Amino acid sequence: NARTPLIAGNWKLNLDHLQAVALVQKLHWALKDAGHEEGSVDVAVFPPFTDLRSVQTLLDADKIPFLLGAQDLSTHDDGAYTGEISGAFLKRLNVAQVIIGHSERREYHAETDEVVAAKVQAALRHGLVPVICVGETSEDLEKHGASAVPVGQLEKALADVPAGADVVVAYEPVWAIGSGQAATPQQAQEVAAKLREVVAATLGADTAAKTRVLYGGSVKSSNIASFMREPDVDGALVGGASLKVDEFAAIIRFQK
Ligand code: G2H
Repeated sequence: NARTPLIAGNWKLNLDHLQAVALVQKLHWALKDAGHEEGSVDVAVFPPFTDLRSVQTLLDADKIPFLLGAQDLSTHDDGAYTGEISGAFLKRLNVAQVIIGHSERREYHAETDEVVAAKVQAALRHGLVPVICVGETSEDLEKHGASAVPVGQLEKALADVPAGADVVVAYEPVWAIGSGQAATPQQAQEVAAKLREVVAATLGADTAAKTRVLYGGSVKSSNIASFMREPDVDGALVGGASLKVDEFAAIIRFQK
C-alpha cells in the first residue's frame, strides 16, 4: 500500500520538559547513527502538555523531522473550563496530531463516545489530525469478539465528520495495553480491516485508502515487524517502549 507508516510514541504521564528534550535529542541521534532514512516512516511524539513548548523549540532548532502530538484536548475552544487545553492553543505550538479517546481517558475520566466525537470535531476545527483510539476490553472480547466494540466506537467518533477528513485510527485492545500481552498480528489485521471499512463508509473509499490504521498495546522492538507485515496495519501507537531511546529507535527502524 502507499501509506507511509506512522510510529507514534504516547508518553502518557511520564517525562518532564527537561527529560522530554533529552529523549527527543537522543532519539534523533540514535536514528542518525543507525543510518535511518528520514521520510521512510513518520515519527510522532506525544508528550504531556507542559513539555510541548520545549519539544517544539528543539524540533524547530535542530530540524528534527518528528511530528508533535498532544495526548488530549478540550471539546471547547475557550471559556470558563478550568484546567482544559484548546485545539487552538495546541495549533499555536505547531502540534500536528492529538490522541483522542485513549482507553485510559475513557476509563479514568469517563469519556463517552459522545465526548470522543466532540473532541474529534474540536481537533478538526483547528486543523489537528485526531488519532482516534478504539478497542475492546477482555470482557467485550469474550462476549462480542474482537471487532464489534471498536467498530461501534469508530462509527460514533466519525458520524459527523465530513468526507475526506484527515484522521488516524488506533486500534488498542484494552487488555493489551501496558500488559506485555500484545494482540496477535492476525487479530490486529482483522480488526484494522474492519475499521478501514468504517472509514470507507463514513469518509469515503479514497480517504479510507489513505488513512493510517495503527495497532497499539504492548508494542516493542521484538514484535513490531509482525504487525507491520499485515496489510491493514500502518504503524503503531507505542506507550512504555517509546520512553526508552534504543527500544523506540529499533521500533522506528522495523524491518518487515
Ligand atoms: C497503549 C499503548 C500506547 P503500551 O496505551 O498508547 O501503551 O505500549 O504501554 O501498551
